Amino acid sequence: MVGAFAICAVMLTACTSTVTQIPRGASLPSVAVASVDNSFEPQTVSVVVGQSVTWTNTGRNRHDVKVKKVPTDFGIDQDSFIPLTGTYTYAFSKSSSFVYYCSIHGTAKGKGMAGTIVVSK
Ligand SMILES: [Cu+2]
Repeated sequence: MVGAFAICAVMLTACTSTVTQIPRGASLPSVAVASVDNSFEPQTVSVVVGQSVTWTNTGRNRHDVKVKKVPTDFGIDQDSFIPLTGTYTYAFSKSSSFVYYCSIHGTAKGKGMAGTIVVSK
């Protein structure tokens, strides 16, 4: 009797565990952006909420990926974005338009090595 109660308790716990909502775009493949010397290609990409973008540093130079405004957890430093191999992936959770840039070869205003991510619902 005690054993049966224990099994029910375990099953009840399993049934009431939190269900994690998967954003709509999470099932879509990540969109690739190449960080070459010295630009992002393609310069503008469009994704839906939940979908990610993966930057790969295919150049020989050091680069980084920065954004002027939110999301605050966005970006990678040049030390972690290794030339020829380094990758950085970010999943966008809100619809908006983000101008991002390389702080070495571009500016926060979108000049030089910069790009735009358009995130739609
Ligand atoms: Cu750069």
